[in-house]
Amino acid sequence: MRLALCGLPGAGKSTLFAALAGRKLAGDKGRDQAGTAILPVPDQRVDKLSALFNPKKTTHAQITYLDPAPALAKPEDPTTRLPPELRQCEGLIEVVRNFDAGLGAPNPQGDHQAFGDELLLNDLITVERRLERMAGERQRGRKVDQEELDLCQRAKAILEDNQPLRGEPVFMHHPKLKGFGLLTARPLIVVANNAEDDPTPPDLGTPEPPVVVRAAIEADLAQMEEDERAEFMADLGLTESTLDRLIKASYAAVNLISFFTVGPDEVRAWTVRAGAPADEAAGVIHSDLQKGFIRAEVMRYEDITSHGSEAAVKKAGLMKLCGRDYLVQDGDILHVRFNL
Ligand SMILES: Nc1nc2c(ncn2[C@@H]2O[C@H](COP(=O)(O)OP(=O)(O)OP(=O)(O)O)[C@@H](O)[C@H]2O)c(=O)[nH]1
Ligand SMILES: [Mg+2]
Repeated sequence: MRLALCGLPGAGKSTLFAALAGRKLAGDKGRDQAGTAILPVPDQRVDKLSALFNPKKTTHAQITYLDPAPALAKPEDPTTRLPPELRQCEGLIEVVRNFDAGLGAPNPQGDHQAFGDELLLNDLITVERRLERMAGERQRGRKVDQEELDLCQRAKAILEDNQPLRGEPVFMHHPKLKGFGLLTARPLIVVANNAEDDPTPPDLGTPEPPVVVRAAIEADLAQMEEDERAEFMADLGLTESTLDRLIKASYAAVNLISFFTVGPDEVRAWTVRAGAPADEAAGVIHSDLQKGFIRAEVMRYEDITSHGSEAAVKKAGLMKLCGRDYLVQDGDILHVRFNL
């Protein structure tokens, strides 16, 4: 699951990214690529399952943050002004500047509005281009996909009404729209990057206040040794790490749930969107499991921890056999049966 940092130039994206990437990374893969940080999502349930199964390896769910390089824009084409990575990510983190530091007085509400307009304009162009192409096909006597046409027309109407598409999940998840990379269909987490001495969320004119970070401080904290960091945080009156809060907020905002696989080799948390059916969850583990899906044996995390073993859960009749349409719940433990 990938989230891309975005926002106007100079908002502090790379500073926030440095803070995120400077933390403990989930293995060396986290440093594979410049601008990519793979972070473990803290989850006590994984630690408890690991204590129970004593596996060779324990793997937490991961969340990936990208700090894309600024786009090489052609001025006449607004769709080239944003980095292409934004379209490939499952969610966006918009960083809004709320500090001065010689860059001029901050205008967080104006910046947020301007960046939102940019996303909206991009989607409108994407949808209009597709509609034009379909109209052309039709003129040449070719059949066009009615479902896709309807979706595009509906998206266009919403965008022309100045509304983002994220109110309707269909625009993010419909297979026929997958390749469009519609930006306003993606979940958006708004982060205000505040001045060092300012803990107050700015009013962005949104129903929810933004998550506040102080990226410059966080980047410094990320470089410190554990005890030095604790002292520094105490001095600043910080209890929970802001980045921890941001990671949790990201996981929730993109509507993700965790399911687990357990065994002597590995206890592992996997990430899937809320409402995903069992075969899609199987596909997260491996595409073969989705292709050859037969059924899933499902146990609840709570049942495993209270009964103490898989055998005891089965004996108590608490293991369910589920077909591909079963909607996976947060905290399910899955064994996927498959056949290719
Ligand atoms: N005072 C202060 N300065 C910051 C903070 N975050 C970033 N800056 C400064 O603001 C400038 C821009 O920060 P970057 O992190 O490079 O911003 P960016 O969004 O990555 O910029 P682009 O990649 O050019 O779009 C740098 O000089 C940073 O040192 C902050 O929280 N407080
Ligand atoms: Mg940058």
